[in-house]
Amino acid sequence: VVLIIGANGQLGSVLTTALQDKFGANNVIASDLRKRDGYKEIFEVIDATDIQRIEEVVQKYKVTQIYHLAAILSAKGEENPLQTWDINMKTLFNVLEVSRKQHIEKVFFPSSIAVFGEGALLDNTPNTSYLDPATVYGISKAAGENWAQYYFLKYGLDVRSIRYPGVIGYQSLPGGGTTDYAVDIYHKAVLNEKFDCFLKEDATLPMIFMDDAIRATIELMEAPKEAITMRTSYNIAGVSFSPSEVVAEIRKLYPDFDVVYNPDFRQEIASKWPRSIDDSKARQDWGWKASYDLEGITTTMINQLKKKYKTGSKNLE
Ligand code: VAH
Repeated sequence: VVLIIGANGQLGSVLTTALQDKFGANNVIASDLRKRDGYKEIFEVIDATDIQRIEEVVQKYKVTQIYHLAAILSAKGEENPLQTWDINMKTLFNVLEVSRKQHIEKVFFPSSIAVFGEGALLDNTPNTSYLDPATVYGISKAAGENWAQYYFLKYGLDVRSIRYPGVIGYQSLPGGGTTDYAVDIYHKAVLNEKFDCFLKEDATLPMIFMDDAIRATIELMEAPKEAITMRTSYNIAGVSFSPSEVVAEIRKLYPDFDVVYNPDFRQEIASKWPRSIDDSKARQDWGWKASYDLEGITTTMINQLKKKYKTGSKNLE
């Protein structure tokens, strides 16, 4: 039985569906701060800062795996640094402690390329780079990775982790990240609206298509325990591009697509992140390989969003 904490989020909502397909809907417990409108399967309201509540749900359903996807992202996190640290760390500690006490078999903790800062190479950033993140979100992920490893080394808890690049999907909306523009831009294109970009046109960042991100997560969690040699977190690469490159790709389908650039504080965050990622460790250990390039992402995003908007289902999560 799998428990997903943060099941209403950008990744959590899509991962919930993927895990239901894999384990059956009765073996997947979705949870978040609020019940999701129209969600028909098993759902529990959990505030992950409340350790007792997590433990209660784990015991009620005899949970054996936890995916902890609740966090405050990079841009939003800068509005209230101490609160972000508090929430991101407290929820992780609660998950780790409940997992240790209740003998959870496997735990998934999402890290991010936001763990990298100026001390890491900008291109093909190695897995073992020096970590000097400049955002609270990045600091909380870097610390979280080390805590994950600590629980593995000290208690044998099987925690596994991926450093996600910016995730792009049509199924859900991101909230409060620096890479959010790369989802929003497709919505604007399909709606024939002008796009106001908060990054500079040449701000190249590592990105990944949702389907690849979900597949990576499941492949990592399915890998034999002995294959996992990184107990902090794995770099995974998808594709790297800048806003102007996405615009060029979109204009192949929408030649009149109009964009203005108004970089804000998020450009400062992006400027310290890698441009591309070396994921050779994930390739070696559990056979990771992304399958979507920018063209594949663009055609899929546009086709899927066209369908969504045509059927009037604009209320994406
Ligand atoms: C953010 N999408 O922008 C997240 C991510 C690669 C960065 O972790 O904050």
